[in-house]
Amino acid sequence: MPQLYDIFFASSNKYKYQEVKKILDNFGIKVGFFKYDLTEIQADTIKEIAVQKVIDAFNQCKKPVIVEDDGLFITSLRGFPGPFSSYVYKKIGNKGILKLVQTKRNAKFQSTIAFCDKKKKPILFEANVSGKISKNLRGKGWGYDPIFVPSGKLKTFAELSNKNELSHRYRALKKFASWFLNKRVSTYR
Ligand code: ITT
Repeated sequence: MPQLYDIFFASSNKYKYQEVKKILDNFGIKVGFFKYDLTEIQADTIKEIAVQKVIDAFNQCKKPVIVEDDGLFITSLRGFPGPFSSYVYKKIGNKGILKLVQTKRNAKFQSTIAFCDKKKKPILFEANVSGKISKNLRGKGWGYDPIFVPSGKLKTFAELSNKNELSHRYRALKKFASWFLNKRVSTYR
């Protein structure tokens, strides 16, 4: 029997989906994975990228869908890598970032969740978490998790067991969940 989902999460990144699933499960929202290489435009803000990604995703999956665009913004590097976080991670990785960050280590992770359905009017939910870039790689985690220490903690995201209760993704999804549950999930079943 096919499983019923309330919504789909479109992404090429299985780690993002695993976290989104855990978080939305806790809000009682069933999310399916629409694994897809979303077209990413070059833009100055992750908001613009998220809008374009969710329209692309809806045109492909034809079901109510969310996507997420994220960025790691390092203050002393004037917000770099920001909207280019995925590309920069692939090119220079965490070791490259650690070389670029010298003394001032403040940074923030930003998340934009974008929702789209047949109305084709994307709705956005944004959040961020501030913190610092660690001095070296700590813990096993994906992406920038081994070098990001959220404010008020001594451990990196990769070392923390409760990342999904305090991350940028959790905060943006919490806003989305409250909106989505209010508009009656059952409409989409
Ligand atoms: P999709 O666009 O297909 O969803 P992506 O990995 O390319 O997947 P983004 O364009 O949003 O996603 O890229 C943001 C990058 O920032 C991502 O590839 C990671 O390297 C990094 N990143 C975002 N959130 C992260 C997190 O919670 N922990 C570690 N790294 C993260």
